[in-house]
Amino acid sequence: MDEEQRAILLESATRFPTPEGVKLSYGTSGFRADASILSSTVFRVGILAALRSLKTQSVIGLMITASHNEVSDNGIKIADPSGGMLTQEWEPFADTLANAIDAQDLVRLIVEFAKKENIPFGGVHSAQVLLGRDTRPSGESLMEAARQGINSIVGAVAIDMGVLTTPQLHWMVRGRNKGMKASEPDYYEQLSNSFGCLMDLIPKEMAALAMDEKLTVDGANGVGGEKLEELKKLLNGLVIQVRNDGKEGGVLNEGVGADYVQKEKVVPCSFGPNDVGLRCASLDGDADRLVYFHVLSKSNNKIDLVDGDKILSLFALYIKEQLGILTKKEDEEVNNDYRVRLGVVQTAYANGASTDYLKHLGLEVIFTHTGVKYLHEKAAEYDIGIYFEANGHGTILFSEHFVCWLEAKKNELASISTDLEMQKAALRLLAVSNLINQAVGDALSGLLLVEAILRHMGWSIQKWSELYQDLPSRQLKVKVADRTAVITANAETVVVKPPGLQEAINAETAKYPQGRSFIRPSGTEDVIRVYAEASTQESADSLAKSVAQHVDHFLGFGSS
Ligand code: G16
Repeated sequence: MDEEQRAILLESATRFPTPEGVKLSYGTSGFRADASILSSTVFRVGILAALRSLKTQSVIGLMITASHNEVSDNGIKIADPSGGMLTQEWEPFADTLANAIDAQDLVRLIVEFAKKENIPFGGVHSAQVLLGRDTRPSGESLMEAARQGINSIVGAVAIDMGVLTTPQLHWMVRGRNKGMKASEPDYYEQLSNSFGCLMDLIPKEMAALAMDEKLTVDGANGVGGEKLEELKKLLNGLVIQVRNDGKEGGVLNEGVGADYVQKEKVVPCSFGPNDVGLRCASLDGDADRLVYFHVLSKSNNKIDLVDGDKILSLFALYIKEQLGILTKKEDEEVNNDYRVRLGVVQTAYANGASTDYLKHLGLEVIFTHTGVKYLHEKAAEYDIGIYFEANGHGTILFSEHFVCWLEAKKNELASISTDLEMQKAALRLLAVSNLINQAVGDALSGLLLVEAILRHMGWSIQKWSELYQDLPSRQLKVKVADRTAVITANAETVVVKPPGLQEAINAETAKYPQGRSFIRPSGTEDVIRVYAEASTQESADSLAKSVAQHVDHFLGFGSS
């Protein structure tokens, strides 16, 4: 690093001192905390993004968002050249950088790391970082901090993309690096065109059914609502009404949004007795999660939740059906010797009934840690990898090799086969690969795929929900003195530390038929999460409560 670069870094870093006594760590999807203490972290992540761009000679993305967290929080997610999350290899550097004690220390760490990674300084190469933010009030000033971080690396350019959903930014990063058109209008065009294509391919007998075209969407008072308003203008055959779009004074994620609906299993604000039976969906604060629900009764606020596991099951069923048609053996003229590898990825939060259902379909089901970065990585090992967390975060990945095969197959079928069904199956799979976000879980593209598949199957939301019966479950949060004291193993299903806690959980679980429970430290909130499942809702509630009491006893502030 030359003197000029060092001087620029030192000068800019002194403008962003770290707050006293704060230690932040890179969590499930980046840094997240109360917005008031984040400026220096975001500034430093700006530097990291510029270095990552220099190293990879590709566009990198930075998204200012705290997704499902309360409005006073904020955070930063980093999109790697593929559009996926930052490589896990750089996470320790992100941690070290965020916690450097002062400007001198920061520059020393950067020099060391750049040397180890062979990162060229001095404007020899250029770097480009796309910046996006959600609708949080703290977003603008944190965006400025990120911009200053990026600009303190000579040759690096920050491009402000304004207010976006997180998946839009990831999609743009991936698109730019592939040399594709990747503006916001391009995003809407690609989604609406591929949705239109899937709708045109709906079997005639299903298209003739009088299906309910209306979908009511809870926008979590976040960015998703306004973006969906844009997208819906381009859609045919689907009528979307957005509520909780944030324009009517509602608070982001407060009593609204996918996280609230999935955890509490009650109607979000602005939904109520008049909505009984309607097909409804809920997005989270940055629109990377999606769940569906319908209101059960006029007399209470209960819903039937159709969560990420059921979205996964719907997608898996459809993909499997199309693959079955495409690779059927009867057509002698067509070469069907390619065995397509289809894999499904879940986490410990997946409802046991969903895993049984998927295995019953004959699918390969794999488990990873919580966090899309882990699920995404696993899913990418397949020709088609479908991953979803129960909380509604997920997508379907198509390998480049498989998409090429599919294109060739489509052309082959068009020229030699008279089997229209096979041709349509190839076209449907290609349309899905264009519709569903290949970079990261995306509520808007996921929603369009759900709608197209429901129409294809001729299913109402009620029919979809009956695919299998969820085992009753309950999730709780426990505030503890230090959540890093919990160490887990086996895809977060076993507590290794503190000693004795897992035995206590086992003893509680054994009391309930079909009981299952685990705990893990959240990587986005300062809490321990508790999950419990059992044969009745009362049992799941009671199991979760007793496990939470043990957590509090072992790690808490001594209230029990
Ligand atoms: C993020 C991650 C998800 C994860 C969620 C909760 O979602 O992207 O993969 O499930 O956090 O993580 P934790 O339980 O560690 O707090 P989002 O939508 O908040 O960005």
